[in-house]
Amino acid sequence: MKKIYFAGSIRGGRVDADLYRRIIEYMQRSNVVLTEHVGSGKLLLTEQGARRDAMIYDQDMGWLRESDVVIAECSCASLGVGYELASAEHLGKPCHIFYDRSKTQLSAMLTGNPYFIIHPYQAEEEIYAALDLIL
Ligand code: 6K6
Repeated sequence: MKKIYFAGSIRGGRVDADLYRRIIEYMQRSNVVLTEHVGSGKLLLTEQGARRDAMIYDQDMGWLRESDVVIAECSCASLGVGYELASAEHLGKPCHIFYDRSKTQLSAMLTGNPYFIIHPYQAEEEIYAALDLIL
């Protein structure tokens, strides 16, 4: 059983929120997902504030340090996910990046870095097949 840090866009856009929820539920069958809120349908995106954001940052960085592996869905570009991936690299965490290659061109800062294990997919089932091998 692995502790998974799942990263997906929040303020970058919620178009893929349902996909995040399905991926999280799939991984939760036999693992612990530390960041299950990323797949929640009812995030209060309007709620902001420096103190609240500082708490989010501290909590997420703590979970990142605690995690065994990072799984990121990057079809929807997100500054936060990019930051998490760079931080995970510095912490030496294995990082698997998924993106829909029919919809997205991933940043060269990810595809150009051999540290990251990148999984382009066309059909959602390919994600679950890859997760079976990773986890
Ligand atoms: C409250 C309840 C659920 O979510 C909230 C508020 N926001 C966040 N809570 C936790 N983690 C967050 C929140 N906003 C961003 N993140 C982290 O950054 C997540 O781990 C995502 O992977 C990533 C998304 O970054 P943006 O730049 O798209 O927001």
